[in-house]
Amino acid sequence: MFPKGFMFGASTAAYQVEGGWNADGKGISIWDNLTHVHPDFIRTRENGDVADDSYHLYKEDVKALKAVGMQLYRFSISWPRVLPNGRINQINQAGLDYYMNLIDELLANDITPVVALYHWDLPQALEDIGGWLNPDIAQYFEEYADLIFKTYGDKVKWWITINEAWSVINGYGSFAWAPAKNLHGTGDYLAGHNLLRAPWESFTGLYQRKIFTLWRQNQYGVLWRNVFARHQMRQKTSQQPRDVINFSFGWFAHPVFKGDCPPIMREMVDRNSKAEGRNVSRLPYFTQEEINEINGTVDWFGLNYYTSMMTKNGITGDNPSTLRDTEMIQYWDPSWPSTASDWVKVIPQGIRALAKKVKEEYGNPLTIVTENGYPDHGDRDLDRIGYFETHLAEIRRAIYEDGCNIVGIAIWSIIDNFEWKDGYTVKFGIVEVDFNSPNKTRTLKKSAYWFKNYIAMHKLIQ
Ligand code: PNW
Repeated sequence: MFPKGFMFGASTAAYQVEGGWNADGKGISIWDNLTHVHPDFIRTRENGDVADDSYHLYKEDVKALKAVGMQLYRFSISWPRVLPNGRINQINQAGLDYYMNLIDELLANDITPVVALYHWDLPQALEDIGGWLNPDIAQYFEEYADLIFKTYGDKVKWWITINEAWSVINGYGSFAWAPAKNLHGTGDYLAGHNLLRAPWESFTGLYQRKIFTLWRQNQYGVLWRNVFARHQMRQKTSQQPRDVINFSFGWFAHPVFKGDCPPIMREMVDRNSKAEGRNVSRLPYFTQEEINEINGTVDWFGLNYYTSMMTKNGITGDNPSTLRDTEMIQYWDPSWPSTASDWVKVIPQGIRALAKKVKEEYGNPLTIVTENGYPDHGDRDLDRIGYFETHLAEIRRAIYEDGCNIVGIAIWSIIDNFEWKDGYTVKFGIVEVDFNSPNKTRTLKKSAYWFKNYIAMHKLIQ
């Protein structure tokens, strides 16, 4: 059994479920822009214009969460829905009302909201002036965060700043996500640099205005960043490989827990930059003041885990690129069970190993597993049950055998939704959505009933 008080919940993200892409004064995001201007970017040429229509049907989502017995709902706010041009001079009241209604509906159903400020849908107006490559983004983020904290701070206790920093910067370093700049080895490092500066701006800005202190003391509000990591398993070779996750997970966790990027990352990118004949490193430096400011701007750890990879020493990837800088080759063992997503292989023990790493490296912070889930084509829901059963078992081992401070999980996802480049063909939901029906009918899958029983069993002791 999980310890008393362990919280079960589920996640979504604004662009993947809301639809209402231009409803009631919403501005355009980089995902609206990309999917409209380059429909071929998505394998199925689909987009999030309507998605699950959660903008109109959010009560159905809350009903589904309630039906399963979920205690947490982790969703994100669409920045351009509340600030159509990204800046504070134009506020869209209808957008603010939407999230207020959703939060009220959750609270009325005893479901705790866990709210992310940024799950990849940057206002296009900000992308037009450089997006995450523009150092001023830190101030824009502060303005936005300030508005959101002021509006919902008395109702929301759990905050996420940025979902999967690593995925955000890959929108600048590859064609994987919007804005698909493919500035590998340069733009991605710059975007990561500005991204790390953004939440501390909001953190200190609010602190100076005493709002943050207020929440901390009176409302137990927390600010955190969600760090994405695929756990890399070390291949046993005579030459010990360096840890690739210093370039993904560590890149974003180190600064907030320890003050700067991992030393090995600094050393390798500086060395490679020099060898390329550059005067300055492709990985920008923080000032000492920034290091001090960023250090400690975290109250809890959001851990997304889906899969693992093997690593071995070797040079691969575009020149230059973050991948090449790692001097490692990443691969999947062919024996690992595959899924509908080429990057997800089923390796439950990875979540325990990663949780242990978080404990050892960052002082055992309060942790919630903020994503974990199984993709199929609507055909392998029983395997999804197996996936959750084995991953939850590993989380229990992490708690009881390794002493990890994990207090909850929000699985991905409560409903089938727009799976980025895979459109609607890859499904992560425990609740099926009929995308062809006018009211996007939601139907509980077997995995939802399995979860319902699982949670009910645990509530017997709570
Ligand atoms: C996460 N990869 O994204 C996101 O937070 C969700 O929005 C998404 O739907 C979910 O995982 C499932 O994909 C990732 O290729 C997408 O390594 C792809 C990768 C990692 C994370």
